[in-house]
Amino acid sequence: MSFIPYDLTPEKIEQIQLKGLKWTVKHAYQNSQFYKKKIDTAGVKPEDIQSLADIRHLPFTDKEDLQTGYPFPLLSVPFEDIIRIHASSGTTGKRKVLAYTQKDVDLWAHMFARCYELAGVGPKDRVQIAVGYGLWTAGAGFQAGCEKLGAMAIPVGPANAEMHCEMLVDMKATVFCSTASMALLMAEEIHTRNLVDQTKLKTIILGAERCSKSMRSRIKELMQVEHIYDIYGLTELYGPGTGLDCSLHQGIHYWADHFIFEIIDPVTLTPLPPGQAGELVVTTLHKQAAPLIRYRTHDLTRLIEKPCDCRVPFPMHDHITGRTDDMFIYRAVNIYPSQIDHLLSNFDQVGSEYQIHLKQRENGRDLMIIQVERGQNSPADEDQKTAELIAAEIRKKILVRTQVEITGYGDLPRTQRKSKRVFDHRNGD
Ligand code: DLL
Repeated sequence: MSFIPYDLTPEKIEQIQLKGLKWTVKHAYQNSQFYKKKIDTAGVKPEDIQSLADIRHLPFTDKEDLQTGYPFPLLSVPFEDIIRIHASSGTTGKRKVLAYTQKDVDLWAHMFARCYELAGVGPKDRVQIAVGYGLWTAGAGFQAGCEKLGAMAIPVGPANAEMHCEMLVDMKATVFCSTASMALLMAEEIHTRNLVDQTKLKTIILGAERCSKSMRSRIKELMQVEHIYDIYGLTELYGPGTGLDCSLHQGIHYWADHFIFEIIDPVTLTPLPPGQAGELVVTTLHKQAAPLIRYRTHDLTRLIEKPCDCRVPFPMHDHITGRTDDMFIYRAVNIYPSQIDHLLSNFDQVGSEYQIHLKQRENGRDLMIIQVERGQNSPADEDQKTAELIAAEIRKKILVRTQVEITGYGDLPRTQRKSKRVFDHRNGD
């Protein structure tokens, strides 16, 4: 049985999208006071949505809207239809709590099974799940998708490295699922313990945070796997599993029969054409408990127009390059951490781990210190030269002066969750 509908055509996807869009707007308008008010204020009526282009008349929703109806924001079904909630910690204020009906949970598992199938995972596989279980959507999502697919789940969660190594070796896991930070931590652990020959891993599925090119190649090399797949998702949009790159790794195929993805300019909020990078805005087509209408993810990516060479009938978006709120201003220049890790990836002398510290000198001028780990096999006596080369490259490409410090391999902290890269000490942080 295949979870990927290979016979879907672009025309059929459009039909499904229009029907789903009309249903979602009507459903939200009729059943949620919040959405009714928002849609009324925008001067739109559900009947006005007659084509996919009409989506532009609908108002945006944003993370602040999740505070309005806390603890059950966007709720569009009777309370007794909710069978579960999940939550993720917002950076400020209250947690984002999202409710699910049985149908929402079933659909999410189905979409997740598609992700596994696309990653070449089948019933004979053994899937070690190394993400958090509980309020966070990650564990529940990876677990439900695995069971739906019929593979064997090894639900270790974010346990210690000892336990993960034991399970990897004894259970002969073939697939490992985690954040990029956790995968790096485990890859180094397996390498240090000399266990790679005793593991049977062939596939790694990473998500929940950006993974630089160098981090990806480091994990691949240390774990000796054939493929690393990028899985995207967010709590508001069920959780992980909204799409995944296929084995050609040309972009992330997303389930356009369940969502409409738009890219907008995050400042002017104008929709951008395919190919242009901007903020991803999502509209759900079949989500019951907490539908999303033009929800601003604040994630930066672009839609890829070129069809993939694989047979998967779903369109693609690019890897997430950052978040609109990741951007920091240093000496009047807007900088995203991804610009820094992209540059660092070009230096073989350094590893994938880095931290950016923003400080203020006594004279009031800002100072950026970039700490980056030496590559595992790079000689320490070249640190000074490497630091100068990196600083010069940043000066040339990003037009700012920085102080680059090379630290020993393994000196920067590893985490099982999402890594924090930027530390802004300018306001006493
Ligand atoms: O991180 C869901 C998830 C869990 C996805 C495990 C994949 C794997 P939240 O905690 O709500 O949900 O965080 C969502 O994480 O808006 C992105 O900024 C970031 N993110 C998620 N997947 C990726 C990815 C989960 N593949 C936020 N690449 C999103 C880059 C990602 N960033």
